[in-house]
Amino acid sequence: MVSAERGQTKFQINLRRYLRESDVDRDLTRIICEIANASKYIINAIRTGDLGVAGTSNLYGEQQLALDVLSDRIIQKRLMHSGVIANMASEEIDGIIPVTVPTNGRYSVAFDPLDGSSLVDVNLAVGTIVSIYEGDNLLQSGRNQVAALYVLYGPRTTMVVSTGNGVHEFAMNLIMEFDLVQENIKLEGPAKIYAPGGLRSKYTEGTEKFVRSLEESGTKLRYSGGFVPDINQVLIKRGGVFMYPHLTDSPEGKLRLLYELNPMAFLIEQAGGAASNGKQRILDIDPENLAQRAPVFIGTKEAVALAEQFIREEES
Ligand code: FDP
Repeated sequence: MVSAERGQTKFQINLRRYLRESDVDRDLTRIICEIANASKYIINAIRTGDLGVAGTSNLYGEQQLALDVLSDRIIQKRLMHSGVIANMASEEIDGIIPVTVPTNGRYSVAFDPLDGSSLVDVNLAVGTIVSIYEGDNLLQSGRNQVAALYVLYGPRTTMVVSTGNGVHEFAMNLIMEFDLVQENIKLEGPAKIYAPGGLRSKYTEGTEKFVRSLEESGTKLRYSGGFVPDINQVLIKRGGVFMYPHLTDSPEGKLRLLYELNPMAFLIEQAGGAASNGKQRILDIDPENLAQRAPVFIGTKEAVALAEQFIREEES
């Protein structure tokens, strides 16, 4: 196993080599590297592309930006021609995307091509989220994922990935390849920061009590409005909690189980954290449809357990 501590990398170890030396299956490595390649084009689109609307809406009725549509096309195309995909689904598209090129693909991929795209015009960070399963079934619980990753387009472009063997961070270098920055990221100690999504006036009593307890124990508010950077800070700062809870007018919250919550829950659990909908482990939810939403409390184990406790009390 290659190893590196943050900022002390003696030799640049790139993503492909890291995966190969970690004995990750060839086809799975291919998928992860295809996403790495796609991200080069997405980052260019973010930097210089059209910020306008596409004139279409996604399956949730949300207006699509030109950048959403473009990022989706970039990823679809790379995955389609990788030859290793059985099935794929995108947060931007209704239903399964048929793989129309000949393939013996053994993997299925669900992705959110550009999460937080409404933040690009205010120049805040956004990301791509990817969830990978073996076989052709995308409608199964998240605990069956074989890999998950996100790419964060911030001041730097980074990829955080897990193939079920810890969570590792890579950063895009001058020639747009990903080099290992740190491996086996672990959440440790109490939550230092919290990121609360959703309108607080719509929080239920249990969530409100949870937030107050975080504030009273000195946990700092750090919310960017982008799911990827908000999860990234929990991981990289080694502790914290993100929530987008059930709201009084939206019992399922906002975030999507397949495209957003399952991959992030996989990564956070791999780092020793937890992810819950307030009552149940996110990765144990059996999805009924691709577009399903769920509330989420995700991050340091103790903080997530505390959220569950307040929510249990609210119900009793
Ligand atoms: P966005 O709608 O801008 O794409 O998943 C969508 C998301 O952003 C997350 O990145 C973010 O955490 C959340 O929605 C923010 O939701 P609100 O608009 O309700 O604040």
